[in-house]
Amino acid sequence: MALLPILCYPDPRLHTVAKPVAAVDDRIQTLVADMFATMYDANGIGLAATQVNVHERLIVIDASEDRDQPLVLINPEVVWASPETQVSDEGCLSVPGIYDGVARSVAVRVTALNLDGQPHTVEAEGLLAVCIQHEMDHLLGKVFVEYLSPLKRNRIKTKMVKARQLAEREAGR
Ligand code: K1U
Ligand code: ZN
Repeated sequence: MALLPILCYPDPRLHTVAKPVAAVDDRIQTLVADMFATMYDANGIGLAATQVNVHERLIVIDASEDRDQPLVLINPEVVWASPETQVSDEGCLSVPGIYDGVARSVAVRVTALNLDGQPHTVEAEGLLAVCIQHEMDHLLGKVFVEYLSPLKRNRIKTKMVKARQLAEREAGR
């Protein structure tokens, strides 16, 4: 298994719209294993293929407390979202150190293929529902900071650019 580099906001590649996975083959099996390794290593609860610069509709999630309930969503589609919404704090491995409130549906129903290429339906609420909606946005090229005010978003962008410049300067020493 390999740890994959995660794209950091405001990398323009994070705004790429993902294409459907054509076949659940060995390449996808390896990518899923690498994405889980990368997500667990970064202490995340989800990761979209977009974040590792693969622009195909694929998400891995483990929102369980014991980190023992891996969920693979290939070509996911939200077939139902509750009209009731709730604001909760979100983070993103592509925007490290930033947490802010976003309004999302309280519950969602999603259909997707699993790692065997079989269709399955996931009904989610709470943190899992929030995470699924956050990851589905990544596949559409949307990062959660785009729900924040332009002022907050620009501050975050500046902070990320400065942090990147500092890291590159330090690595060059
Ligand atoms: O997409 C990502 O970058 C992963 C992201 C998923 C996510 C977390 C929280 C709300 C919505 C989506 C993360 O895993 S961020 C880091 C994290 O582990 C975390 C942050 C806040 C609450 C719970 C977990
Ligand atoms: Zn994210």
